[in-house]
Parts: sequence; C-alpha cells; structure tokens
Amino acid sequence: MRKIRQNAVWIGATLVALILVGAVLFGSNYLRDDRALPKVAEIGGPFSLVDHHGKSVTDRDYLGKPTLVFFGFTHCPNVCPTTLFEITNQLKELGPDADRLNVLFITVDPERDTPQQLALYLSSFDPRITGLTGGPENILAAEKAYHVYAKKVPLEDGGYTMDHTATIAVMNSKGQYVDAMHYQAPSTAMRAKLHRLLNLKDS
Ligand SMILES: [Cu+2]
Repeated sequence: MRKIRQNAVWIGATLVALILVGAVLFGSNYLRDDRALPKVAEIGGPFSLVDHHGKSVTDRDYLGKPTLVFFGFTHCPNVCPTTLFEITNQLKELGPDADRLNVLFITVDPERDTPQQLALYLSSFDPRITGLTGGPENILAAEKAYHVYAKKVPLEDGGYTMDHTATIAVMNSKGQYVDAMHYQAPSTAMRAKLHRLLNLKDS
C-alpha cells in the first residue's frame, strides 16, 4: 500500500516536471518566433492609388523590384521630412543601384495631398521617390494593409496635423514584407539593410 502511494507520488512529480519543462520550451519558442516573424505575411497587400504624376497605379505596378513603403503627409513638421531626407541621402549614396528599388511615399492626408501637392513637395527630395494619394477609402485600405496607424489631430489655429506610424516597410520584389526601417535608426543600419536587399557587398 505504501509502495503504491510512493509510486503515485513519483508519477505525479514526473508529470509536473514534464509539464513545467514543456511550458518553458513552448514559452521560449513562442517568444523567439514572435520576435523573428512580426506578422510577416500580414503586412502589405493590394492597393489602388494615384501617383504624383496623376497616373492610376496599383501594388502590382511595383512588383519585380524591392520596395520601401513609407506613409506620411506633406504638412508633416518633422518626421516625414527627416525620413525623406535620410532616404534621399541613401539613394544618392547607392547611385545607379537605387534604380533597382522602388520608394513609395503614401499620404495619410489625401484631403490636402493632391498629386500636384505631392509633386511639389517631393521636388525637394530624390526624384526616384514616388508619392501616392487617392480617395479616402483607398488610402484607408492601404493603411490597413500595411498596419499603419494615422489620425487627424486638430490644431489651435483651426487647422490640423496627422499622427501616424513612421516605420518604413521593406517589401521584396514579390511584394512580401521582409523587414522594417525606422527613421531614427543610424544611417549605417539603413545602409546595411539596403545593401542586403539589393545584394550589394558592404564596403
Ligand atoms: Cu510625418
């Protein structure tokens, strides 16, 4: 009788130990996967917009080359000009290799950012950056596809500004999400990512 009880204790203890080990292994794997693959398959998707030349375009027009996708607006006081300036420097440094890349600046403020306004604004940056705008529903759909947050914030003078996600999504030539860049990251980090994207050797 005592032996049976002892065995039962051992079996119970072994089971608890197995469950604990399992939980730890599952937990660490889960965390690792979560960090390595931030909803990869979910970011990106179809869009139907108008470029800064007034031409209707869709996501399919940008397949065949890797694409940087950045959402912003031309009245942005800081984040957007800083990001576009950084991208411009990177493209300049890449030289002709930058032609193997699409760079899309999609407005979160279609009310003010007409194709003409985008063209005017982008004339201060690298000409290989394409501005995209469209109807409010089309812009909303693009924001949703890229998991971008954007919200109108009223200003005291009666105008408004936009709160928005400032991450640059890096898509491969098949339109699949591969990486993200942030405008506050050091230039060398962005340079390394672009080189990897274009299969260039780091010098
Ligand atoms: Cu901005």
